[in-house]
Amino acid sequence: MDPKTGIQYLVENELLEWRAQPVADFLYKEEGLNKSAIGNFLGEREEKHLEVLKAFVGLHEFSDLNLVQALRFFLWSFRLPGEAQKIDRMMEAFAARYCDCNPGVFQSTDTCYILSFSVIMLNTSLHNPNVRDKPGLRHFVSMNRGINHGHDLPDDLLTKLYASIRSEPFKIPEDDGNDLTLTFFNPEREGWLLKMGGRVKTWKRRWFILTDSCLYYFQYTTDKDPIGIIPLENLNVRKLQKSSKPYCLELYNCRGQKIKACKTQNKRGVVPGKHQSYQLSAASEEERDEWMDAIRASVTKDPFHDLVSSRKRKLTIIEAS
Ligand code: 4IP
Repeated sequence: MDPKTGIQYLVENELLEWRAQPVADFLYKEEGLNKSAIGNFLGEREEKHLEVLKAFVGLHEFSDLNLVQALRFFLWSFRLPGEAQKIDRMMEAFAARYCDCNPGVFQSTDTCYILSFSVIMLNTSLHNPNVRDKPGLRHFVSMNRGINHGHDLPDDLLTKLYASIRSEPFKIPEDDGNDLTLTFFNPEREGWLLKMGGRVKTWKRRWFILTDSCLYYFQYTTDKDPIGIIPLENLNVRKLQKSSKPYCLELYNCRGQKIKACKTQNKRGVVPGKHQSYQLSAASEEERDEWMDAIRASVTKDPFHDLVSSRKRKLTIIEAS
């Protein structure tokens, strides 16, 4: 549940040595560890953690694997955390290791990093049922124009990677039994909130998961199917002072329309929701603010966009100088 405390406990009890290699070995080889916890631990910013990350990635032998094969191998050994900076550090370490194992394939680790994200996004677009327009090979090739220090990567390499992802999606470890999302990431946020009904104004305690610009709510944390789904497109969030519950936030449509949402609990299958707005109450002011930040970030942000565009900028600057 708390990997830092867990590792510290093992160290204090002399079951593990606090050096990068033994800790990395433990995280890589020990059976039954929670793969989300491994991801979170490896993504931390402190120097010690960066060393463990490097040693952990070093335990993967990527020689002679193409990039998709290497990513399959890598992404199976932990679950990528949701935080962008953690993903950045882990993918950076992956790219460095891949390039060490396969010199000459890419001009730089930045190229490998950008292509890795491109492959991950391709996987999501091709296999997530929510994405309607499936990108074709040509789209994938054109997306990756000029990423090899101004040059194109060989077409046959991109064709091979595309075919591999199309025929088989990445397999993602499922620690928590939540296989609802076909994305790579842990939800951006999850937790209990009180929700007021649409027509009948009763408060219900529901488990909310925020992922992929959608809010899902469940009766229990272990439920596989949500009771309701609220796509956040065109929605805004604000604090709500006048409510019968404290620490309230409200989701509302920017155009003043009824919110497009659906309910799945009903025996009649999926039915539209009936909310003009959603009133949600958190357990504290801090939690309410965190939910609001997370919802805003989720609405406005493609999780990879900033990471990849800063890499692309860096490559352009190197090229120009
Ligand atoms: C229900 O009240 C619950 O609050 C529902 O929440 C809510 O649906 C219903 O809203 C509301 O009538 P009772 O259980 O007291 O009948 P949940 O589905 O989480 O149990 P929402 O749309 O909020 O999920 P309406 O709009 O269906 O009446």
